Amino acid sequence: MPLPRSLLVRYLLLVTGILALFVLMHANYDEAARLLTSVRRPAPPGQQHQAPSYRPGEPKPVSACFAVLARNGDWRALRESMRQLEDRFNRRFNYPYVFLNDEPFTDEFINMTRSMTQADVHYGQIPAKHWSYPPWIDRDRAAARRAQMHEQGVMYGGSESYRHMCRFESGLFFRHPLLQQFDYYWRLEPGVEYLCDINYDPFQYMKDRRIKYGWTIAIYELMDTIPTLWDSVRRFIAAHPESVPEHNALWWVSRDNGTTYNGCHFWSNFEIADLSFYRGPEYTKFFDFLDREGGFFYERWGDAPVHSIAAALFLQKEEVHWFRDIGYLHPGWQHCPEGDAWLAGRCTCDPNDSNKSITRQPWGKCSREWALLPDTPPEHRRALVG
Ligand SMILES: Nc1nc2c(ncn2[C@@H]2O[C@H](COP(=O)(O)OP(=O)(O)OP(=O)(O)O)[C@@H](O)[C@H]2O)c(=O)[nH]1
Ligand SMILES: *[C@@H]1O[C@H](CO)[C@@H](O)[C@H](O)[C@H]1NC(C)=O
Ligand SMILES: *[C@@H]1O[C@H](CO)[C@@H](O)[C@H](O)[C@H]1NC(C)=O
Ligand SMILES: *[C@@H]1O[C@H](CO)[C@@H](O)[C@H](O)[C@H]1NC(C)=O
Ligand SMILES: *[C@@H]1O[C@H](CO)[C@@H](O)[C@H](O)[C@H]1NC(C)=O
Ligand SMILES: [Mg+2]
Repeated sequence: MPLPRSLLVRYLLLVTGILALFVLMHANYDEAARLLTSVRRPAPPGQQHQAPSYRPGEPKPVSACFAVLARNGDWRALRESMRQLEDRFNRRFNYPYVFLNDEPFTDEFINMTRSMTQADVHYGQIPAKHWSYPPWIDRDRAAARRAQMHEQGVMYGGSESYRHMCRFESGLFFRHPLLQQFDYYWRLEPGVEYLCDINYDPFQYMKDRRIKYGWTIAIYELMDTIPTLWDSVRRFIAAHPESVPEHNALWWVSRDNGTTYNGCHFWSNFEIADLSFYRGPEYTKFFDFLDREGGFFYERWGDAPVHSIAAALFLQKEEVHWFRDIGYLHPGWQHCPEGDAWLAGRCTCDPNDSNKSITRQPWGKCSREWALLPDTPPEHRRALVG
């Protein structure tokens, strides 16, 4: 039985409609693809510089690693940090990671971090003597001071583990066997963010220029954590004046001929360093001296001011480099590059966000001043060193 004419027409219309839709969809896909490709332009200048890639495990021109101190429970936050570091930088360079912990790492931690990178990973436990009280420390006095600092509301003032962490990061991490094979290291913490692509190799950059210490955020210290640190530093210098070269950055940490410390320090949760700086005689003597002074336990000396004062005093200013182009966030503060890096489209942060960006904050005066100050005037050095 033939279909009624009107039904046939409707049927034909439907079929043509579906066909037309099908064709249109494809046409639109093609059109969409054409539009998408048409917005592709040559990469802006900052992105064209592509450093060579290294395969995992392949020997690299610079012997370097990431060093991560972490607790077993830190793996989630650490995966986020690693994701960003890998995407922004390390997927092309494959520098290995060294993870350290005062306890044995769990299988969960190892699995969940190893799966974040193609690069080699090493897991190590910290020797007990690097995470405990040296014999000359009076533990009762230390406990009383912790209680007192907690009362005063000093940040981490009541924490014992934080003190072991600061002491370890100050003077012991680079003595761990797993770090012996490396010449440079880059510190990574759980929960930090990398905000810009890093299209070159900062290790190579430092090696080529003989830079010993690299940083991205500098801020003022909480002075109630280090009431007597500078007194100890002055005693050390009095005993070892030869450790303090000309053209150093003393002026950046003390504007009054070394009488007082202004609190400026590199925020060491990010740092890239030539490990020969830490392994060298000045720093080794310096740390051992500070360790004897007891301030890691009777106060709450942080590794940031300890590293920074050493870098400012024992290095020439030009051996210390501000990686202004590395966008970085540790909860609390961020550094978002301005100028070329941002304009080249490498960053996802907003340099104009004055709530987060350290260079836009009074607290970040130390960062800005680094770029403005010359190295230490000779008379200031002489006033301190004699
Ligand atoms: N294994 C181990 N690692 C620790 C311990 N305490 C801190 N860390 C690590 O040491 C580094 C610094 O500790 P954080 O807790 O981040 O200290 P912070 O950066 O001063 O402060 P916030 O990040 O603001 O809490 C991080 O990599 C931590 O994972 C600890 O007791 N054991
Ligand atoms: C870790 O990985 C190993 C090997 O793949 C597996 O046998 C083990 O069950 C994993 N453990 C955890 C806690 O994920
Ligand atoms: C630092 O020493 C120089 C030279 O002795 C002197 O001129 C200057 O006033 C001193 N500055 C301070 C702040 O003490
Ligand atoms: C930041 O603000 C300045 C001044 O208002 C403006 O010229 C610049 O384009 C802004 N930068 C960004 C990245 O938004
Ligand atoms: C900074 O914070 C203040 C108060 O929370 C807010 O009003 C302001 O919009 C913020 N500024 C930016 C640039 O995000
Ligand atoms: Mg931290």
